[in-house]
Amino acid sequence: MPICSVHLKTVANLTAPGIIVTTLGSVHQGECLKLPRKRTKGHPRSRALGWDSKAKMAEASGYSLLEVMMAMSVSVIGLVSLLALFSQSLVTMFLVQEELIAKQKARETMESIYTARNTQVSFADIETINDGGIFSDGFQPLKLSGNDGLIGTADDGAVETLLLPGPDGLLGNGDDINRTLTNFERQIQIDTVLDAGSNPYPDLKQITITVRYTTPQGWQRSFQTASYVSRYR
Ligand SMILES: [Ca+2]
Ligand SMILES: [Ca+2]
Repeated sequence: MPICSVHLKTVANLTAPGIIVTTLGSVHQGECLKLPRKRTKGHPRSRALGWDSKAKMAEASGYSLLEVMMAMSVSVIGLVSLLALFSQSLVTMFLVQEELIAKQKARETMESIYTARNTQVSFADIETINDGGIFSDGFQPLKLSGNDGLIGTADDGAVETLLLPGPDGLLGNGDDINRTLTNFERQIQIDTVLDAGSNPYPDLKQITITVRYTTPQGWQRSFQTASYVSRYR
């Protein structure tokens, strides 16, 4: 701020640092003495923004209740989404295990029929009981093969079990879990195969194995495999 000579008396009384009083004598009437610029107090950011009051500083450095509530809402939405994802992952892991069991049991059944054809039953016996064969009709519990060694026949034994490794992930120790596969069912379907003239092939049949299971959520899923079995090995 320039100070003119008419105010020299006032200037002489100033004790602010940076003012050299001895130079005041060279200031003449009509001239002005440029005083050093007074330092602005406060935060650099407040100076840049032109804020001077402490109230404005307090307003800039805090958060309003609305901002806090909005941040909490976003956080809650994110956490709920993560929990849903975690739950869905557990369900998917369980379904993968059930799907593997269903596939394995369906293929075992198919192999059992081929083995029967190769070793102990006639081609004519490879039918369901309703069609004069040896295999049970419709969906049946997932039972052991019984005395005849054939899966899906009248002498089948108890419902199959599956030995799981338990919490330690290792098979063959005390915490293993013996799970009974009561939520599984199996169907052996045997169909004739028709030629182009709709006549059945006498030496060929189609085998369709379906294994279905119910999840703890009540969903019913299934796995199906199909193949042909001929009279000849
Ligand atoms: Ca059997
Ligand atoms: Ca174990």
